[in-house]
Parts: sequence; structure tokens; C-alpha cells
Amino acid sequence: MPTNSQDQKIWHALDGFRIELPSWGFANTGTRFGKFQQAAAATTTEEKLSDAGQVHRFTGCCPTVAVHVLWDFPDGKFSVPEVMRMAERHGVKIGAINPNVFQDQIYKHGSLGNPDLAIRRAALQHILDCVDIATATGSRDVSLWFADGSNYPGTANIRHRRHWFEEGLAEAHRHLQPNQRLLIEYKPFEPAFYHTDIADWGMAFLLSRSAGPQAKVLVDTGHHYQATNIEQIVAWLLSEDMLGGFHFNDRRYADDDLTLGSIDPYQVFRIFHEIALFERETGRRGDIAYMVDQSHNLKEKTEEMIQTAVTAQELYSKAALVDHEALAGYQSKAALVDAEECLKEAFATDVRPAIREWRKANGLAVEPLKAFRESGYLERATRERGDKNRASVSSYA
Ligand code: RM4
Ligand code: MN
Ligand code: MN
Repeated sequence: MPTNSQDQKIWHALDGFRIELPSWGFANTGTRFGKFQQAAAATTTEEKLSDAGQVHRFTGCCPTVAVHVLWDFPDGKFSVPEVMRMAERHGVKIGAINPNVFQDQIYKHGSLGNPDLAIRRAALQHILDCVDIATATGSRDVSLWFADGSNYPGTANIRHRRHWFEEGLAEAHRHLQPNQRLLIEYKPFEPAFYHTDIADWGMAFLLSRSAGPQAKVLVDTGHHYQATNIEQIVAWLLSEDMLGGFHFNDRRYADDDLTLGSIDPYQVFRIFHEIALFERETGRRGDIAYMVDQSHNLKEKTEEMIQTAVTAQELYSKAALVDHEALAGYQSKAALVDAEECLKEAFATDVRPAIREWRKANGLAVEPLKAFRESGYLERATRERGDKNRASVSSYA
């Protein structure tokens, strides 16, 4: 343990900080204009878990991997033992289970909000199967993101669809084990461009509450309109005990899925600050799943995930340095400049030396990215996966 209290706070924060990686973040992705292949990108579940294992090996803070059922469990629950074995082989565990009720042709007009009862039932069945998969993998969270919505006014009955969502989510909730949770994600637009059934945190909140006590809201930081005050949403959800977790990524314009903290690190810091303040004032730890949801079509993926994990550790550590007592004093006196400076002081602190010491003490690489580069993993992956990647289709057309 370091002797100065600032470094102690950083170490303490790092000891308790874990962030989950998304399996889909290691695969070739692109935009709606096309996909760019990367020679070292993962094309199988095993490769995704292997890459995630590397991120954990060098950062020590990413022990679990979120998986997408359609993409990672081709045979549904029959794929579970195999996927579990792979995860173990690569030193990680399976984390949140993500159903996929947006890709199949039947979901053209929605899933749980579809006007066709048979399709609503098919979507619900898939979600129930995912709860079973979560039980088999020992995962706590089932993360639900819906593409449901409509593109033109008058084409969908907004209230009926809301009601169908309530019914479906309540049914999914009934299927949960006592320790499991449903995390309900919102997004204002895309792929639907007129109305989205779960468009904002208020809608996700109401649907979670009506589904049952084990349903909570999932905040994807990229799923807001420009200038939305995300930390205020976080503070309100914390007050209501309704914050289930995050999908972290950064954005400049829309759901850009850019690297965490690459555009606005102060935003991420402010979110972490609200959480740290809540924990300090209530004396209890927020029950929050920190997850990454990013896809990099241009940066090398494993390197980028290491960069993300390291950035998350830095911003989380900075938030742990805010002097809450001083801040409360300034706020009560309306000492505005002092209060703001109190936040900025923590944000401006260079936490990297203390983090390096923490890594050393925990037997981790002092410079994760450098150590990963020196390991030769990327060269090997490029060699072994290159042909397969070059042969795959690069256009969506
Ligand atoms: C969405 C959303 C979900 C993710 C899908 C693939 O934009 O962020 O979390 O599962 O993309
Ligand atoms: Mn997301
Ligand atoms: Mn998204």
C-alpha cells in the first residue's frame, strides 16, 4: 500500500474496478457503407475470447466478456459447454448475455413491439432461451437492446406497442433466477428514424419498473442526443436504485461507438464522480455492471480495447480523488468557483504514476499496451487469421 492518501485512494479504486469487454468488439465491423477487414480481426468465438483474454492479461481489469447469442452461440444453449471451455482456456469468464431480436427477417417491423402476435412470441421465446443460457453460463445479467420503432408517422400504434413491451418484459422477468437481472437499454434513434419504442431513460425506467424488481436500466453513453446531461441521468437512476449498468463508448455525433474518453474524457469522469459521490453519501456500493460497447472499424481491435481499459482505469481513479467533504462545503455556501475547481483539481491530477505502481504490486505489466505489443500476439494473429479475413466479403451490398 502506498503511504500517501491520494495514492491509497487510487489503489483502492483500482482494486474494486472491473470493466466487461464485448465479444463483438473484436470482430470485423464497419459502417452501413461497407466493412474494412483487418488481418488480425477475430472471426470465431474462440478468437474473440482469445483476444479478450489478452486484454485481461495485460490490464487485469477485464475478467468477463459479454456475448451476443446469435453471433457467439450458433446452436443456442447447446453451444454453452463449448463456449465455457473456450473462455476458460483464454482466462476469462462469460459475462452479460445479449439476445438478438433485431437481425432475423421476421423482425422487420419489430420484436416485442411487433403488431404480429406470432412474432412477439418468437422474440419472447428467444429472450427466454437467453435467460436459460445465462443460467447455464452462470451469468447474472441479460442485456436487452431493441431496434423496435417505426420510420413514418401514423404507421405504428405507439401505445399498443408500449403495452406489448410491458407484457413481454414482465414475462421475461418471471423467467429469471433470483440472482439474475434484466438490463434494459434505450436509444433515441437508429435503426428507426421516426419513433423508437424505448427511446430514452424515462421509457427504459418505466418498462423496467413494470417488468419487476430485477429489471434495471442500462445506460449506453452513445445513446443520447447531443448535449444530454448523462451524469444527471446517472444521478437520478442511482437515487431510484434503477441503474443496472453501462455500455461505455464515446461519441461526437450519434451512436458513433468511438473509444471511451477519446472525444470527451471529462464526461466519463463526471459520470464516475456521480457514482463515487453516491457511494460515499450512502455508504453502499452501486450495483453497477460496467461494460464496454464499442466497435472499431479502423483501429486495431485488441490494442484499442487495451487503450479503453486503461483509460477507464484512469478516469475512474481521478473520480476517486474528488474531495467530497470540501465539495459539500463549497456547494452549501454556493462557492461556485471553488466547487467547480474542486472537480477540476481531481480531473487534472496525473494518476498514471500511482496506477503503474498498482500494476507492479499486482504482478501486471506496467505499460499494458507496450507489453502487448512486445508479446508478439498481434503478429501471430495476423499470420494465422490473415487469409481468412482477406477472403471474407467487404461490402454489405
Ligand atoms: C446497439 C446497442 C446494443 C448492441 C447492438 C449490437 O447499438 O448499443 O447494445 O448490442 O448495437
Ligand atoms: Mn449498447
Ligand atoms: Mn449502440
